[in-house]
Amino acid sequence: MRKGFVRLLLLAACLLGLTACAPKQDAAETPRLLLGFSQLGSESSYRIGNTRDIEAQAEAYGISLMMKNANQKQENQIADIRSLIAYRVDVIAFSPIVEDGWDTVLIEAKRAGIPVVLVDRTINTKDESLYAGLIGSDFYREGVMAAEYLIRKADRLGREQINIVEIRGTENSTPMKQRQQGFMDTIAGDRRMHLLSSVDGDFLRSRGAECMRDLLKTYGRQIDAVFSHNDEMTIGALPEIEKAGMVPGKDILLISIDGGQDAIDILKEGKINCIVECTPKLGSILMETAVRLKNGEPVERVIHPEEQVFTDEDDLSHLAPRGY
Ligand code: GYE
Repeated sequence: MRKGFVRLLLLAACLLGLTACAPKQDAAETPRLLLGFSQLGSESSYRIGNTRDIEAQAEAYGISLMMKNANQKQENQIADIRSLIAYRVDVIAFSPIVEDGWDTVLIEAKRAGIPVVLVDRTINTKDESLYAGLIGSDFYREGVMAAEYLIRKADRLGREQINIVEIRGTENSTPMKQRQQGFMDTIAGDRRMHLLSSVDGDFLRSRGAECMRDLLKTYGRQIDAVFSHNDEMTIGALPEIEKAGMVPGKDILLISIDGGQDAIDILKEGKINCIVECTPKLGSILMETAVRLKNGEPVERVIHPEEQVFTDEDDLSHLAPRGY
C-alpha cells in the first residue's frame, strides 16, 4: 500500500517535471523569428493604428519585432532597411512612403538572403523578385467606391452638376495614385461630375487645412464636393469650410478615406458624408506571412483586406469602436 503510494507520488512528480520542462526546451530549440519593420512615419491615425497593430500582433504571435520609424523621409527609410539587413533579421517588412527608388536597398536585402514583404503600399520596380508579396488595401477600389457614393448622392439631391475639388495624399505614393485613378475613372462616366482642382495635401492635417483655405479663396461657393484622400486632411479641411461661412456635409459634401474613430464621429454628426474604410489592421496577416517566409514556404503575391463604406445613408449607431 505504502509502496504503491510512493510510486504514485514519484510518477506525479515526474509528470510535473516533464510538463514544466517541456516549454523551456522548445523555446531553447526554436529561436524566435525576428521581424524587422520599417514604418514610413506617424502622419495619421491610420499610420499610428497600423504601427500599434503590428506591435500587438507580433506579441500575440511570439515574434520579436524590430520597429523603425522613418518620419516621412525616404532617405531615413532606406537607412532603416539597411540597418535591418546589417542586423540580419529573418524577414524585413516595410511600408514604402513612395513607389520609386527602392531597387538598390532591396538588392542588398536579396544578397543577404532576407525576404522582404511590402505592407500597405507597393513599389515600382522592374525586378519583381525583390519582394515576396504585398499586404495592403485595394486603393483603386477605394477611389471607385468614393466616386460611386458621390454619384448616388447627386442622384438623391437631383443635382445637374457637381463641382469637385480633390485633396491628394503624398505625391508618388500608391494610395494617392490609385485612389485618384479609381475616382477619376468612375466620375468620367457621369457628365454631372466636374473636377475644379486637384491639390497635394501630403496626407497631413495641416496641409488639408491649407489646401482647403486656398481652394475656398479661389473657388468659394462654387465648390460642391471635396474628395480628400484621408481622414486627417478631411479633419484639417473642415473648420476652414466653417470659417468660410459654409456648412460641411450640406453646402459642401465631404468624402474621406480611412475610417478612424474621430472621422466616424464627425460623420455621425453629419459633417462628413462618406468615409471609405481603409483598414490599418494588417498585423496578423503580416505575422502569418513572416512565419511562412522563415519556413521557406510560398506566400500570396497580393493580399487585400476586406473593406466597407460608411455613409450618411447608414445607421452607424451600433458600429463597434474602430480601434484607430
Ligand atoms: O490612407 C493615410 C496614411 O497608405 C493607406 O497613408 C495608407 C494611407 C492612409 O497616412 O491616412
